[in-house]
Amino acid sequence: MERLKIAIQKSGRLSDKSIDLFEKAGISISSNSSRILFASAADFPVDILYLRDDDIPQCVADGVADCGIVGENVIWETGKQVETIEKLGFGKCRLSLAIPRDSQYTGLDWFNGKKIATTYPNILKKVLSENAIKADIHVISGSVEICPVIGLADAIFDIVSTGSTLLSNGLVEKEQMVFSEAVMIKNGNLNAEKEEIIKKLLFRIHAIKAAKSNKYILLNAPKKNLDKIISLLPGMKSPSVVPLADGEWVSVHSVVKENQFWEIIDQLQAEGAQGILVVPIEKMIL
Ligand code: PRT
Ligand code: ZN
Repeated sequence: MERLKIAIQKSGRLSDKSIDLFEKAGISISSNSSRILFASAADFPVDILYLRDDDIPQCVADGVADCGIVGENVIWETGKQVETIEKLGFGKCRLSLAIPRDSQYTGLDWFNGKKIATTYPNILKKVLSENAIKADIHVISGSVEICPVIGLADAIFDIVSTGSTLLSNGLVEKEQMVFSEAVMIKNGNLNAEKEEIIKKLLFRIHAIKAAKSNKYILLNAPKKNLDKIISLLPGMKSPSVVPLADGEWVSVHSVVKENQFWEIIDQLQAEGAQGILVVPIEKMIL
């Protein structure tokens, strides 16, 4: 029986979330203590390889691992031939151009003739050429954000998520150029048995993703306003309506998108809905 080898980040921003995703999918793997490089799941035909994120695209492209979880930024920078099969919705960030706070910014062409420090020279090269900007790329392996202050560069191109690193280094994010998140990748030449394991894994991941963005809602509704209340609740098919001991009232159960819920709560109350409960869904099979 084949097993699927999946490379995930050994320790870093994507590690816990990757392991958590497998847990939720019913695949238990040991957490990555610093000595472990390899782990086998007992309850699903998957083995985990713990690697530095920079090595994951190469390992998947070479077939050392069959699949991997890695930031899109790393795939783009390394330029390795791998197939992206699923966006995972975590590790979201952007690659932005930032300049010192006191610079007079005139728009993208400000960067013409400037020196830009980055750990992502390949992505930057592409971004600059797409925008017809000619700048000097200064490759550095870490702490890009201190380059302008020590006179190593005029600007930086780096990953931003909250923006607080830029702020505390006197920099201002001027252009958000590329958006990235963690994705599942695979090697392009897997056998049918491994493809079948991926299919099962993706089925579980889709159920987890759908559950995350939806909530189960229960409420008590006066029978006379039931039609109006039902029309406010989109649901998967149509809501369940359960009779209550008090014949004037019913209990209504449905599934709503988390963001939709906040939009309809006032209208539900205006129609007399009471005892509204909104509860998380663990898995949702569509
Ligand atoms: O050791 P290894 O090589 O495996 O890890 P690493 O240090 O290269 O990567 P790691 O763990 O820092 O990040 C892994 C992945 O997480 C990245 O490749 C991105 O896809 C994603 N990600 C999401 C981020 C961030 N958010 C992020 N904020 N990666 C890095 N940062 C850094 C950024 O470089 C900057 O220094 O955090 C700082 C900015 O954060 P804010 O919140 O202050 O804007
Ligand atoms: Zn790395």
